[in-house]
Amino acid sequence: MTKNALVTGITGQDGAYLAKWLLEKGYAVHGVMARRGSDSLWRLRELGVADDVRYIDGDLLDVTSLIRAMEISRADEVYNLGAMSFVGTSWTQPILTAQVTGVGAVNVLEAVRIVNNKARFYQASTSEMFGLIQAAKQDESTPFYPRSPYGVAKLMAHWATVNYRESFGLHASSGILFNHESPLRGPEFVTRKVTLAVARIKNGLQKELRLGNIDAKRDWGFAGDYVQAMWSMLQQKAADDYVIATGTTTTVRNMCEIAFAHVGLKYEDYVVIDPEFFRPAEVDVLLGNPAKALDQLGWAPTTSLSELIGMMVDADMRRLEHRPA
Ligand code: NAP
Ligand code: F7E
Repeated sequence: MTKNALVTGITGQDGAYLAKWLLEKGYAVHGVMARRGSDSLWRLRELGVADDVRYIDGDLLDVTSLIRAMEISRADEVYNLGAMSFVGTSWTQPILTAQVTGVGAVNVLEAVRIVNNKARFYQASTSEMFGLIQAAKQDESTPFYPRSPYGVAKLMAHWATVNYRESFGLHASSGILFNHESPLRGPEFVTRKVTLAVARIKNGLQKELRLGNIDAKRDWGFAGDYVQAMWSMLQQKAADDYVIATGTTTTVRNMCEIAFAHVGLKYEDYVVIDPEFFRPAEVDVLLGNPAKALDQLGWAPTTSLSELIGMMVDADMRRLEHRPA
């Protein structure tokens, strides 16, 4: 029998990869679409699945739209990927971030509880909840210390997920995912900002790249690998929380070096430090321990940072060939 999946954030990076993964597994994929007028289906189109998803109008701020989406989709599995996900903007839109990223998750949990409390639920939690890290390598037992309004909002959503599991017996799992990137990453995030700039500089369209704190360290993986872990969590007998990471950490500086070197350039010749891109409070270093995911889900990352950045630079070079700007 065909299973139904309902995905919030279907138009985002992870939404696109997850939709493709679920469609390949034979699911009917329903996506909650907060119609914003712009070309929000480009990622799904790039993966060739835009016409295969069934779209339902809805917004994380409107619980009635989520209840309706649960009814229409008859969802067996619900993936809450929708969020205001850019950390930088969360200081300038803290209330919206709290509402969409924090309360929005509770709205989805309520829709699940009310319409079908047997549906399995996935919450897109984040390594940003570790923030000012309390252990050198972060795992499921590491205490949280968020450093941004985004991290604070995600912590609310995370604990709401745990609480609905414990209060109502919902099969609700939280994936604590470390940074994951791809050619479909939004251009405001640092990896894509860099790979896009590298392609533009190589093509003579840009002269410099202005960045903030390039000494920050992140545990970067490939989004295509990470969505498989989301699905896997919902196939387990019992719901639980899992850290998904690569177990290696790299500075933004070294990531730049890899990206520029991919096209034969030196990052030192182009990167300019600009105070505008520093954050009021920084997460200096993140490094995840995905041992539990390996042990219980059989999940392991397959893509190295060099492969990932190479794939992103190549994709941006190709895009410029087709649409120089
Ligand atoms: P993304 O590309 O920024 O996608 C976010 C999605 O949320 C978009 O589809 C966006 O729709 C949707 N959205 C925003 N506000 C909404 C609202 N009010 N109602 C309904 N939908 C709304 O993010 P991503 O990288 O795919 O990440 C997916 C999820 O994982 C997010 O929750 C993110 O916070 C979390 N996460 C990401 C990472 C990472 O490294 N990528 C790591 C850990 C956790 P529009 O297209 O219409 O704006
Ligand atoms: O920043 C530094 C910046 O914006 C990474 C989201 O998906 O992952 C993401 O959050 C680092 C930070 O991602 C620039 O200060 C330097 O230290 O790519 P980012 P993020 O903040 O780690 C987590 C896991 C999520 O959950 C989030 O949703 O890079 N950095 N210079 C810069 N960052 C940006 N964006 N732009 C710069 O110019």
